[in-house]
Amino acid sequence: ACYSSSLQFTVFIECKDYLWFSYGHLSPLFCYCFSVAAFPGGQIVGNKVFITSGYEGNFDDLKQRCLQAGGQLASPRNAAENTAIQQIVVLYKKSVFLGITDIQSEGKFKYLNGEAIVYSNWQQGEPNDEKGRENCVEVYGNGKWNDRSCGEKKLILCEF
Ligand code: 293
Ligand code: CA
Repeated sequence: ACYSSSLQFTVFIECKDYLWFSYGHLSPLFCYCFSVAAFPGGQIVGNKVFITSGYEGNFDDLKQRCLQAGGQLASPRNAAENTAIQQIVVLYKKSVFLGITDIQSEGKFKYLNGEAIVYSNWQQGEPNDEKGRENCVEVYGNGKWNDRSCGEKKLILCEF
């Protein structure tokens, strides 16, 4: 009863010596014990889980898909969380969009709930708002951040 082909995200919930593994929304009814190695698209940091389904799209599309799945776009609040995100970028060889933008006020990067960011890891020379149209944030394979046009297509990475 653990598998459902209609649901898009694989979710881990840590518990005791095992990782609980389920598909779709967090639901104790659909838990299953599994090793984290069985699902390299997932990373657990503290009580936060980062997960990709491998899907690629623009910022609005990815944001919506994470919300629909009951999570939100990855929003790292410290170096450990950023490293977990970096590992997924390296594994998939694709950069991701974070749940951070300066859409509201140029140069003032905020989480999607409007809170000013408490952690950043900009690449040297970034954010540069190239051509005045970069309000989203991508993560490179070195873990560093670059502001980027929200219309670009990136790998989805949600947090739960
Ligand atoms: C410019 C200068 C590059 C930089 C790039 C990115 C685009 O082309 O060095 O890598 O902008 O900031 O988002
Ligand atoms: Ca840039």
